[in-house]
Amino acid sequence: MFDFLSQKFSSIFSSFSGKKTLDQKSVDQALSQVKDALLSADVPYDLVEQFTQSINDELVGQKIIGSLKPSEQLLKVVNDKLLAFLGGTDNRTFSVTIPSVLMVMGLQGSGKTTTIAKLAYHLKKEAEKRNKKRRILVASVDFYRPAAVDQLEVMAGKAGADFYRAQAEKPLQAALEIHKHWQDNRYEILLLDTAGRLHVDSAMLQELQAIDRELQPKQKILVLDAMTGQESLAVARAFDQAIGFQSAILSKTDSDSKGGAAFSFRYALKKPIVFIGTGEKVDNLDLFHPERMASRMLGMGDIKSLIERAEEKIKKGEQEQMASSFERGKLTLEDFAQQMDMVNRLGSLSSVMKYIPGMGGAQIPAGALEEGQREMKQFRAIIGSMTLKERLYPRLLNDSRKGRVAQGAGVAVGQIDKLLSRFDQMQQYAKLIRKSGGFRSPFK
Ligand SMILES: Nc1nc2c(ncn2[C@@H]2O[C@H](COP(=O)(O)OP(=O)(O)OP(=O)(O)O)[C@@H](O)[C@H]2O)c(=O)[nH]1
Ligand SMILES: [Mg+2]
Repeated sequence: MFDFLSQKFSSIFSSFSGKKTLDQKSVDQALSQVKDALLSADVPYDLVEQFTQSINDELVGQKIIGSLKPSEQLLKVVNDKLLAFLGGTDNRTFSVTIPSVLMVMGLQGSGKTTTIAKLAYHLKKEAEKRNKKRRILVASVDFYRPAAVDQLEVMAGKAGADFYRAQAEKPLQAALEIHKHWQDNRYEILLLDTAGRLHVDSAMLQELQAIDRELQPKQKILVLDAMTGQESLAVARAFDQAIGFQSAILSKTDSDSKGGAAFSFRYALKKPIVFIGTGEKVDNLDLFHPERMASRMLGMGDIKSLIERAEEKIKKGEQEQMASSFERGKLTLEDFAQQMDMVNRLGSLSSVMKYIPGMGGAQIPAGALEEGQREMKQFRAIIGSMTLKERLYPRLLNDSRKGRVAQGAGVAVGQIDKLLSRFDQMQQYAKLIRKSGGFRSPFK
């Protein structure tokens, strides 16, 4: 989702980078490019106007601040305004009081059922972090699509949440039956999946109104498909007028949508986006942080999310051990292998790349990333075929040893030489770091 805008913004900023002064003409030029980018991302015209006007006012009213270059100043103002647009530094975490009924709504195919499973999984994991166990029930009143209820059952299983199938076949009766089951069995949270239609229609809204009246959910959440553009705002308004909701979840942000809905929603609806869906699996749900979204839209990467991901998947001890072998300026192939394993656990190289500053919008040929990934796998296999002694003292690797290792790893001997030369570079890097005063682990 971020590629389109981040590529556009990166090119606007870089075309500005040679400028010595910030004059009205170059501001106008840059802003007209910003306008074009947002309009082609399907942001409504009036929102685009308001956004660029606010940047213009800020830039023109301002003297060049201290040491900021015009390009840096443009970046700073665009970033500030974008952040304000997306909800400022509003970093409320999503919280649910106990007991709570949560009703999830949205158009057909927007991602309601998947999102319910993700929410259940998220709430469960959050509770586990505090050594608590949440009693979560998920259920559906979607009787329009034959497989809808089965789909929720399967997804609930993946999320480790309990599922209940209502006997009643009318949505309102089913909702009441589900609610009773939820109360009788002393569940803490009920996540209620509702039916979607292709378009907002009055029968659908009336049905939701009736369920809302009877169950009085503490939270109503709208799922919005990031792939839809301006019409998603109309959908959101229709749901808001008819039923009302507190927050939205933006699904499918991993798609190649241009990000128009993400850009517009908060400003147009004055409600927070609480989560973004980043894939089809139950753990593909990230908290929404306006400043991270802004920085990714501007092609500035999202180091914070990357570090959080690293923290979850890589144990503290391992991170520290890695940092300390760097500090000693001594690395072994053991360390090298461990480092590759860490990167592997973070996901594919391409999924990690987008978090890195300046790389978000970068056009890296897909082939190059795959090549890197394949090479890393081979290197890992090569190290795996060495004896411990060889890993600690790679100098021992003479031709006959290399032949044995190559065979074990199923690679050509040339790959071993490649690995050793990479390893050599890394050792030199470690030495350099030691000389320049030590390695600062990004994880600390
Ligand atoms: N890539 C990606 N796919 C998603 C995401 N969320 C949902 N999907 C997919 O989108 C499709 C529709 O998702 P559902 O959860 O069935 O949507 P729904 O709103 O319940 O659909 P209906 O019940 O038919 O109204 C499924 O194939 C999901 O796997 C996401 O964040 N990323
Ligand atoms: Mg569904």
